[in-house]
Amino acid sequence: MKLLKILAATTAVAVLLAAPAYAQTRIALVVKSLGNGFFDAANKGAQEAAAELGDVEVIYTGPTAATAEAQIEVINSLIAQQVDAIAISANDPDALVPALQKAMERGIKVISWDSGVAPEGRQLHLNPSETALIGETIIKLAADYLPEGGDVAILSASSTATNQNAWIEAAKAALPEKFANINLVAVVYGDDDSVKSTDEAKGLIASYPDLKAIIAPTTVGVVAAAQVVTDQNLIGKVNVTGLALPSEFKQFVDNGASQAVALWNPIDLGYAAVMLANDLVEGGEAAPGATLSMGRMGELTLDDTNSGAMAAPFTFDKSNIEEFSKIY
Ligand code: RAM
Repeated sequence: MKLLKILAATTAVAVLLAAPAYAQTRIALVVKSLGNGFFDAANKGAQEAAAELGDVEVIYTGPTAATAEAQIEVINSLIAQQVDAIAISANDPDALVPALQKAMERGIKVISWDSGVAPEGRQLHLNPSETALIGETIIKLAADYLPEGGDVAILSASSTATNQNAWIEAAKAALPEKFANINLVAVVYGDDDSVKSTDEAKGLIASYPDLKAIIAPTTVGVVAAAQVVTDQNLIGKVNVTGLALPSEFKQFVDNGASQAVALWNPIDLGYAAVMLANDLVEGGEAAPGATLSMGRMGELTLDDTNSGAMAAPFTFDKSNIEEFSKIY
């Protein structure tokens, strides 16, 4: 009994020590939707940043469906909790602005990362990579395996997602000059929902019999499309590519449904977002030309829209996806 009591007491102390109740700074990492492996990986990096900073608690939160309305509810609840900072990947560039402005009026620091908020709704935005480069990369991933050219379609996330829409615009801009024989026949939206993405991929295949590639610049959509191609015995006929988490997608490079995909390191992205939010909480200024700390990822210099970008996307194929699938 005595032993039990001692054990209970030590456990209680251990729980207290592990709990971030003493944290002085609370940073909310708000994602497009929960249950997405990409954001879970970003949260890993965010928690790493919190541990490194020591007095920071990261609250990982988001809605169940990737909509702006649901994110507004999350933001309002974080305002009520009086968090110190909100770092959000937005489902819509404009719809979140009033709620985020309210947060800023209450002294909460607001940044967007991954998928941006319009400048009036945040203090800075962290892009994973340059938008034009991502746009060109997703087309190149398909074009590299289509020497004769042909029909391709894009399966995106939600129709209001800031990041995917910017990448699709950049992809379209690169087409005529750099990929003249690639014919973009459709852009459809799977809302970063597996079921909707699966239906949309099936729809593309049914509507475009000459389709040579599905480009999904979303980690959710790309898995759904590759599964459809696998299930419909279309391996070798329709190449699935886009932005994919190696851990989720390795099987489709292995089975040939995809030749190659790309992505950046989501762990580093979540880590950097928390470091930037913390810099603002500590008095850092977000202004054009300003330089802010991203901890082990170096510094971010803001452009005239208070945005900055991390590294170039990395390509995964048969030669390296196994190795990266163990990391993220
Ligand atoms: C999905 C999300 C996210 C995007 C990645 C590539 O997980 O839409 O915003 O950056 O794909």
